[in-house]
Amino acid sequence: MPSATTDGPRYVDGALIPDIQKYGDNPVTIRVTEEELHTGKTRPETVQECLRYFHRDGFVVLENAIDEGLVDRLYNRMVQDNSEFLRRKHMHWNQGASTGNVSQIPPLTPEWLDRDFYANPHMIRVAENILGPKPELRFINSNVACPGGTSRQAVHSDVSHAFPEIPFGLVMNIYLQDSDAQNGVTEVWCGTHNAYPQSEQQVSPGKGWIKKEYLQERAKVKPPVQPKVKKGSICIRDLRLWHAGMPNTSDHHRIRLAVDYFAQWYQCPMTTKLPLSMKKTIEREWEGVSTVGVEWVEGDLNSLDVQFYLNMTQDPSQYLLQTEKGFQDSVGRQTGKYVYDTAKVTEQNYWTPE
Ligand SMILES: O=C(O)CCC(=O)C(=O)O
Ligand SMILES: [Fe+2]
Repeated sequence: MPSATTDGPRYVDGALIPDIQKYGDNPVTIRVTEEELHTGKTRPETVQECLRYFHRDGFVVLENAIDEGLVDRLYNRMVQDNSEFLRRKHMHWNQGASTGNVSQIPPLTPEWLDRDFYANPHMIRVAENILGPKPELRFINSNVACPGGTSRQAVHSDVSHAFPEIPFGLVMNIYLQDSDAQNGVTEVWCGTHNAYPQSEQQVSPGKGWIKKEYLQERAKVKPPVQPKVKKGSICIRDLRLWHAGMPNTSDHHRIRLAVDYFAQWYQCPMTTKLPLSMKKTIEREWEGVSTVGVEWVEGDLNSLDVQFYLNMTQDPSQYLLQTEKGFQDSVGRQTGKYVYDTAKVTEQNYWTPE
């Protein structure tokens, strides 16, 4: 039985009905209030709704979580960085040059390390409720979809090892501009984070691309979407979720930070670099975050010189490293052949309406 009052909380059958702003269903976007944005205090109702949709979909969008001025400042700097980064020998187009998609590390000098991006209080509140106490920061990067990209990525999961059947890691994709299909917002497949066992769904081990028959079947349950995402939104994504980078047909760069957090119990061996000069400040001010996965670097840290390094498995020997010869994975280390991420995307790798 509903018990309603005009201005107090509302309960139905003993449950509190969260009084929050949300819209959409595939995916759900939850809008942080101006008061939450300015105080940095997330209301329990906001957390409850984020958890509800995160567990259902493996994906939820937290809107209005970061001050727009900060977002514009970082966007402009990263666009500037992009032309320099594209000249680096170790840069790599994700899934082929025609995607126009590169992993570009954001500036890591002290004046650019705003808590609002990397340890955003709302984001951490949700993360600690999914992953447990003091989630571990272990990856700071971004995906830049450069203007002029013509092709899409294969639908994939970023993790391709024998991963746990429960949430163990999150990627926080922070959009630095309004995004939609036109500028290549990421295609997402809500609910695929726990729909099928890892050993069945992926084309080959160590790669993460999803089998065509799984794509065709899953689209009947819930089709993939390119949602509209507002500037300053944080998309909280379970690392297991299927998704794909899409071409940016606009005239402006589409930049989306990728900040990864892992559960302590998972013992992820990956580390991410930050300047030693910021250690004290970060440990004091980035509340709720564990920095055991941070490698503190002495002196100047030019993020454009840092090679892409990834290991979301639990095995320290399974890392992936970007080199001038291409991606070196554990197979490359054994054979000397650098074939990781050289396969061509075909119609077999994305959903085609039947
Ligand atoms: O940039 C994007 O929208 C997605 C890129 C991506 O998923 C990847 O490179 O793994
Ligand atoms: Fe990805």
